Formats: sequence, C-alpha cells, structure tokens
Amino acid sequence: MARPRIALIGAGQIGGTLAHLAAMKELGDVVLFDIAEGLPQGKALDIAESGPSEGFDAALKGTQDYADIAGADVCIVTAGVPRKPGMSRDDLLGVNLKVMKAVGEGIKEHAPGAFVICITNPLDAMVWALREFSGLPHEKVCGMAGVLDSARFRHFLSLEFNVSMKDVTAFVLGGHGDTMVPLTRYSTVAGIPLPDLVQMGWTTQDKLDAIVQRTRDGGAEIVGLLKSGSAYYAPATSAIEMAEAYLKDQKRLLPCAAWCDGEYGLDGLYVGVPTVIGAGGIERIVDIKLNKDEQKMFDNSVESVRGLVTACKGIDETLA
Ligand code: A3D
Repeated sequence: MARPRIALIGAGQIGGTLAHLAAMKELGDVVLFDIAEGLPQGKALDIAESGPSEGFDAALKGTQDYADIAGADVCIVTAGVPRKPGMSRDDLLGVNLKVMKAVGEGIKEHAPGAFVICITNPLDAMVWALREFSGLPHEKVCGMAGVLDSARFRHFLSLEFNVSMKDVTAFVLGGHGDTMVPLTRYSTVAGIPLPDLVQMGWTTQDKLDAIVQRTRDGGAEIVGLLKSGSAYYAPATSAIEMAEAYLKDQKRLLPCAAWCDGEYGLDGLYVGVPTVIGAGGIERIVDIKLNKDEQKMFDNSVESVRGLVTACKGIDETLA
C-alpha cells in the first residue's frame, strides 16, 4: 500500500517542525509548500538528510507549485504571518485572510479529498474562511488550538501538583485566544477533578485561577520571550496528534475548532469544542452541558469569533 501523503502549506517555523515530526513518526510522505523560493526545498532536503541517522522511511519534497500537493490525505496550513510582541492574534486578520484565499483555492483544485487542519491565526476565523474558500465538507476542515491550549494547561497543572503530565487531563472550550474557556471541573489528575483537588488542599483556588490565566496568555508568554515569531514546537506537535488520529482512524477525543451547527446552541460557526477525530474527519462533537458561569464565558468567546467572521466578510465580498 502506498504511504499516505501529507501536504504542509507554509514551511516556516511550524511547517518545518511539522515536516520533521511527520517524517520521524513515519506518518507518510511529506510535501512542503511555501511561496518563499528555496525555503521548502531547503527544509525538505535538510530533514531528508536526518533520515539515515533517525532511520525513517519518508520522502520529502519542497515546492512552490500547488500541483505537487495532488492527492494529499492531510493538509496542515500554517501559511501566513505570525504575531510580533505587542500584537494580538486578531491583528493578523487582513493579511492572513488573503493567504487563506490562495491556500483554499489551491486545496480545492489539487487536494479536495484531504483532511485539512488550519493553524494560521486568528484561528477560528481563518478556519472558517479556509473552509469557505476551499468548499470542502465541514467535517474535513478543522483548526488546531484546543490540543495546544489544553497541553499548556496540563503542563502548568503537572508543575503545580508535581505529578506526571501523563496523568493530568484538561478540557478547554471556545475560541483560541484571550476568551478561551478552560473548564476546571472537567480537568483532572487521574480522574480527580480540579475543584476536588482544591478541597483536598493540593492547591488553592487563587493558584488555580492564576494557572487558568497563564494558559489563556500561553501564546503571548512565548511571543514575549522569543521577541520575533511565536510558538512552534508545541503547536506542531498538537497538529501532528490530530493528523495521526485521522490517518490511523484512532477515534481520539481531541478539542479542536470544529463546525458547530446545532451543537452548543450554535447555528453554524467554527469554535473550539471537544470532538472525535477518526477516518471520517470530525466524526462527532461532544456536546456537554455547561453551567451558568461556563455558558457566560463560552458566549463571550463565541461573540468574539463571530465578530472576526463578520470582519472577514467585510474585507472579502465573496465571503459575504
Ligand atoms: P512563519 O515561520 O512566519 O511561517 C509562515 C510561512 O508562511 C512563511 O514561511 C511564509 O513564507 C509562508 N507564507 C506566507 N504567505 C503564503 C502563501 N500565500 N502561501 C504559502 N505560504 C505562505 O510562521 P509560523 O510557522 O511560526 O506560524 C504560522 C501561523 O501559525 C501564524 O499565523 C501564527 O500566528 C499561527 N500560530 C497558531 C497557533 C495556534 O495555536 C492556532 C500557534 C502558533 C502559531
């Protein structure tokens, strides 16, 4: 059987890391596409040359031609520009919307059967625009954010409790950004919910609130440290987890930006929710009941995503 084909649209910091991870995990052959001449070719060759030491079998190719993504099983999109210190994700909307148009049209023509994972910010609005431009079925287009946000939350919790990250689960909802909703009552250490751990004296509510805030600001913390560009190791790892779930039909329960039409009372919007990812793409949305406070935070997040979608429609009349 031929190896799966993985197309990475954008060969910058995240794109290059995705290529290396996909090859090392032998998820399939990798095509790196970027408008910057030489960049995807250079990264593809460099990663291919790590193959003999690492011992993986995967072909890597860099390209400026969309025809080379033909037949891709998975497309992961990072094309666009990242944040600089002081910028919000929303400041990227205008420039990255134009990029989504070109990418969406390229995927529509050359890889219409792919499972598409968008990473470009502002995430929830860019996934929506990419789906509109590509015309692919909604269940085959989603956005990576929740896996990363919950990984950050899990990391901070494991430090607070001094336990393995493997035993910490976390649950986040809503748009990617300052309005994301970490749900503490569904986040656990070996099944024990965080509010119970507060009662047990493992931490205090104040410390937990500070961890939630650090999770919300997780991207900005790294942008501030790096001074140019944004996080790329953990974002790439998170998207690879989603791609693997699809390629291996793992039916993983992963939070991602998915199309909600009826779920969570929404009438057609991409927003971060728990999903089941398998060979059908986004096979199911897990529609949990929120309490009053959680609903308020979720509504706030939804409103902010809606505002960005409306802004996209104002910029590109074909989206209206
Ligand atoms: P960067 O290293 O700048 O790579 C982006 C690449 O896109 C560059 O190599 C560009 O040449 C390329 N590019 C620009 N326009 C096009 C185009 N029309 N077609 C193809 N390629 C193009 O950025 P990065 O890899 O660090 O980040 C990529 C995106 O991911 C940014 O928008 C970030 O804000 C976003 N990001 C999202 C998360 C989430 O959790 C959602 C986390 C981190 C970064």
